[in-house]
Amino acid sequence: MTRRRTKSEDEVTPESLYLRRREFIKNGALAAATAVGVGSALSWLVGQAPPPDPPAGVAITGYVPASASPLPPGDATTPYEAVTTYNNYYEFGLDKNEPARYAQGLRTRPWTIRVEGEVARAQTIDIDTVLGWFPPQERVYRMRCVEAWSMVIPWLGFPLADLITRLEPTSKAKYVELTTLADPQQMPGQRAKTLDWPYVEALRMDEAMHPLTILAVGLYGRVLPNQNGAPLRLVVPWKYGFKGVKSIVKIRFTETQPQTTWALAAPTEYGFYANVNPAVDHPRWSQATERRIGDLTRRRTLPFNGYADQVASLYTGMDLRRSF
Ligand SMILES: Nc1nc2c(c(=O)[nH]1)N[C@H]1C(S)=C(S)[C@@H](COP(=O)(O)O)O[C@H]1N2
Ligand SMILES: [Mo]
Repeated sequence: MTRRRTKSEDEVTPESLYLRRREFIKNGALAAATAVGVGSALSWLVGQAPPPDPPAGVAITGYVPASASPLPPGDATTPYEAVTTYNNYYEFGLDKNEPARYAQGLRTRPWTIRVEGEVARAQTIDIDTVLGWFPPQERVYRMRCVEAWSMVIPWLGFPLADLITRLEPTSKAKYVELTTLADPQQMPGQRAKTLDWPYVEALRMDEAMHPLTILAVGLYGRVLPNQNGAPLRLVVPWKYGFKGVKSIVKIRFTETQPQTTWALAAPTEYGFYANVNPAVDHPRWSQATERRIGDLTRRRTLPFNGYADQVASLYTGMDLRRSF
């Protein structure tokens, strides 16, 4: 058993280092696996001012704006530049700054979403049909990565519940599984067996139907940048960021709990539920505190990422240490 202590962000082993270690062990290499410069990538963000205006990208107009003061003081939105250049999207590289560079070529039109499993009608839907059904709303949410950093992001999107209702799952549907595009030609990261591609995430149906759960189509009033998961990605603000599967091409309703990518890759480190929980540490680092990107000091991590009032009742009677 290793000692537990609070580590600084530089010491926190990111998800990518786990993979590098695994590769390292597999290859029997002798060189030390070094962290990928999480600290240095952060330094330019420290103390950064509000987002540059106007942000790059295509504006989305006529959306329903977030209600006034949706977050408590101290939860200022993270600058647009940080949100769009400090990313986890392993299909485009393991380093935080790689998705912003390598995802630019991803073609997000034409784009279809396959719907299958326990549902009234299996069907393939065009993304623009979906966008036409659900006008975007603004939701300013905290996002807490399992690596112990966090951001506050003003998303544009619509409740996943609205889409699910329209798709008519059968009474047997207990879970919904969402899958990222598989295309090694466009996604260089998929040419390596770092993860079991394509990236898959899933929610229990009550979690998926919760009003806080959205499918995002934009951020900062603009069309979602590719590196953030264009054209459609999941956002579940009370769970660790890895649940937020990007660039979704398939939605499948199931009776049994789906196998999800990170839980498969490292079952002792990443659970199916992945609710933000300061009381349950990652085996290799503390989850008690987090570094808000742009802040100089760490802050306490809140149970359910600060959304406990709204979501804790979903887990009544569950042992959240076991179902982590
Ligand atoms: N397909 C796919 N989705 C993904 C990931 C990924 O590597 N591939 N990374 C996840 C992780 S670990 C996090 S923290 C968030 C990061 O979202 P952001 O880059 O928009 O901040 O995306 C999640 N969704
Ligand atoms: Mo993450």
